[in-house]
Parts: sequence; structure tokens; C-alpha cells
Amino acid sequence: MFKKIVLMVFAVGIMHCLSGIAQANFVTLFSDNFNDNSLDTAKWTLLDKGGSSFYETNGSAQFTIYGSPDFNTNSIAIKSQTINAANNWTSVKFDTQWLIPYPVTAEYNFSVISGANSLKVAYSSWPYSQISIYDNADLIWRDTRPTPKTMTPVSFNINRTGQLELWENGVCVKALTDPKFSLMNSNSFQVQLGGWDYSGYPNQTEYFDSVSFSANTPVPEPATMSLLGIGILGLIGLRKSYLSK
Ligand SMILES: [Ca+2]
Ligand SMILES: [Ca+2]
Repeated sequence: MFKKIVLMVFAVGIMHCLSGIAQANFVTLFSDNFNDNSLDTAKWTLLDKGGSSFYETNGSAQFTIYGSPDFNTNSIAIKSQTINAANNWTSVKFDTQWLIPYPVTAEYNFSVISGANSLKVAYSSWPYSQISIYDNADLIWRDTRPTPKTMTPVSFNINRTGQLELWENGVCVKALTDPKFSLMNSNSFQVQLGGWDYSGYPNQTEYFDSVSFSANTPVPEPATMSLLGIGILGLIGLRKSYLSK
């Protein structure tokens, strides 16, 4: 009986995620592998509010977060250049790998941003290890979850219809649906990676690698194109018959 329930839950979870985005055909619009030991300033702006540090080293982006009870003076992040997606995108996707080997009290996060709007995924390690998704300042989901102690692929998918999916290591962690999520009507994006800490605990480090942002944009299929062609021919025919009257 227990096994049956587990299987049912598993199936529902997977179906929920697959129904939206996972099978889409994404084209990469922005990427960085952090492999040359210096931050590519054509791609990124460093937002260092003080006390913390950023290095591109050993093939990854490394943030060492120093705590202080003020986000505005003690957070650190890198924010990407503007990434433009075609205005008929159906889903966009942020992919990376991240590693938080010794979480203590800090929040470790990444965001997809458009102007003043953002969707953020954050691990916080105090009072216990949990993961949260925020739409602007609103917490829209939170659950307990251990931080990734090895470099772990994560994917945050945003569907135009208002479905968000969070994947970790190829497994759907959470799908949320609300057509009123911000970013649904945006065509230009930025991604941001970083962290901050409320406490005074020093030297909490997180790593990111293999960042990419991609979009799925529908391409008319041959069958659709020929239907479109027949439609246009039909219209021409109608116009001709109208004019000949
Ligand atoms: Ca670099
Ligand atoms: Ca790398």
C-alpha cells in the first residue's frame, strides 16, 4: 500500500512538471562557464555591498558571504547584461550548477529579473535548511531541503502561461502555477547570482558554475506553414472572386 502511494505521488509530481516546459526546444541566449579566472565584465556587473567577496576561480564563481544585519550594506551578487528573448517566447529557463558546502546562517540565491520584477530561488540555512521561491518580495513557496553539498545542476523554468518549475539534478522539485506571476509579459531579462546573511557569521561560501539562460520560441511546423499557405491562397481567391463581381 505504501509503495503504491509513493508511486502515485511520484507520477503526479512528474506529470505536473512535464506538462509545461521540460520537453521544449530551448535556444541558449546567454551563458558563462567561469573558466578563465576573471569576471567577464561585458557579461556581468558585480554588486558588492561590502564585507563579502567574489572570485572567479578554479572554474567556478565563488561568493564568500560576510554577515551583517543589513541586506543593503552586506549582500553580494553578480547581475548579467540584458538578455533579450523573442516576444513570442513560450518558456524561458535559467540553468546553473551550485554548491553550498558548509551552510551556516546565510541565504544563497539566484534570480531572473526584468526591470523592477524578479523571481528568486533561495536556500536559507537558518533556522534550518530550506528552499524558497519569491515573486518580487512575496514568498510563494517554501519547504525544508538540504543545501547542495556537491556541485548540483539546477534549472528554473518559467512558462508564459504562469507555470514555474524548479528542477534539481534532473528531478522536478516543485511546480507552481499562477498566471499573475511577474515576468509573464517581459521580453528582456537579467539573471543574478549571490547571497547575503543577517548574522555576523564570517566566511560562508557558495559556488556557481555553467550558467545559462535560454528561451523556447515556437517555430511554425511544415504542416502549419502549408495550412497557412492554403489559407492565404484562399484569401487571394476570395479577393479575386469579389473583384470580378
Ligand atoms: Ca570569466
Ligand atoms: Ca566552469
